[in-house]
Amino acid sequence: MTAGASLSQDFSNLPSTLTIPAGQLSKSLTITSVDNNTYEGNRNYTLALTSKTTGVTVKTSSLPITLQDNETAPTVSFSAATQTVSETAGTATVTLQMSSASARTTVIPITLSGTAVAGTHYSVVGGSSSVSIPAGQTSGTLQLQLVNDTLFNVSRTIVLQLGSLTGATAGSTNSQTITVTNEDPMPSLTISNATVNEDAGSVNVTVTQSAASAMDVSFSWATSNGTAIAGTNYTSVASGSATITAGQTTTTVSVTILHDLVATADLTLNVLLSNPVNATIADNTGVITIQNTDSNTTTAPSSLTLVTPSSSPSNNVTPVVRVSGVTNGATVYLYNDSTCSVQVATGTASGTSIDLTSSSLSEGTYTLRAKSQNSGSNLSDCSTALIRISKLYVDKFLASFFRINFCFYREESQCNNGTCCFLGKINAVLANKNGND
Ligand SMILES: [Ca+2]
Ligand SMILES: [Ca+2]
Ligand SMILES: [Ca+2]
Ligand SMILES: [Ca+2]
Repeated sequence: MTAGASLSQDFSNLPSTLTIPAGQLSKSLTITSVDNNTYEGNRNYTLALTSKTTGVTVKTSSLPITLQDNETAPTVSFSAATQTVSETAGTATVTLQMSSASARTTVIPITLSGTAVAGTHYSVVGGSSSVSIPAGQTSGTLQLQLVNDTLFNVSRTIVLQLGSLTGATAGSTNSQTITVTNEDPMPSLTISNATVNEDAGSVNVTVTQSAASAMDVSFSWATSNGTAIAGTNYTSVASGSATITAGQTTTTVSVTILHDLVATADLTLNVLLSNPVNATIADNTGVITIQNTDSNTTTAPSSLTLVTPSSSPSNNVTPVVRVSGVTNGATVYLYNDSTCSVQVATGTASGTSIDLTSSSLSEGTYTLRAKSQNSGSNLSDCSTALIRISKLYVDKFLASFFRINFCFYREESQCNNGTCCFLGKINAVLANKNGND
């Protein structure tokens, strides 16, 4: 008898010789197999004649014998479909259970997946994800080394699945999901205060996370009035949102600041945080202080120029005087005397200059100066800049169908040592009976 790994274990009697008595043609040989309780699979043996009586001719010297195993292949299962372990645990042990012992070493390949990343969040102790259960044993284990990070994270999973088996079949529990829980605290959010000049255009407010996280952190934000008024001092934000990406600890939100062009105290508005995701809120209110840059005092206009007529003397029009060097929004007054006491025109500047039309001047020569007044009713000094104009002198008389206008101009700039010169002009226009042009 040859072949097979365990000849003496598989057969209880193995006669080494067979004697055919004289006068007989055949003789049976009985081989008794051992019925064990171990799965071994079928084994092949060969019964062979190794020697014989001299003079006997051998026609068939061997007989193949297959010993069929009456045990079925064992099943392999995980000891549990799930287990939960903290990331602080150090290791997680996965146990594999066989339904019965095998006569051979059973190699169990295991595949790994899940939200936990191998090499980052865990590693397999020993490096191999195959479990070998020796012959005669019914269980084996796989050890996973867990990484205890310092970042907040949601629980991660490690999913283990039986691979292709030889000499065993997969049992009903052919996978195990390990839930690795986090023990690091959820970070909290704090919003800072900020200070900005009202002419800066915008301001960034910093939101800080108490610790870096493995998760993106998001939140909502909105503005609210303090002493600053939305639409006048800043642009309202009703439903802003922002995210601090995983691993980062700060972000900023931006608020548009409006310049009100008037002198005020410093103003405040609030930035409010809400709806945190993957975080809590430690301080939900950031105060933005808008520093006023407009002056309470106002300076005298810097120059006066004649807009209409473009030169003087010219024609019979109401003079328009441009007052420059004023503040946007300021009230500007025009006076017809050197001490700024007799007002002849006023208006509100929509820039750094304003054109004022005086319709109250009768014919004559005037020295015009200006003052500026801000929102706080602070009135500037009378300007040193001045303009001298001659209001057009007009006389006219009517004919029945024809009117002749005699226009005499006096213009101080054309006077010499105070002696006025006179220019004459005649305009002839058609007029109706009533004297209308
Ligand atoms: Ca067996
Ligand atoms: Ca940790
Ligand atoms: Ca963690
Ligand atoms: Ca202001």
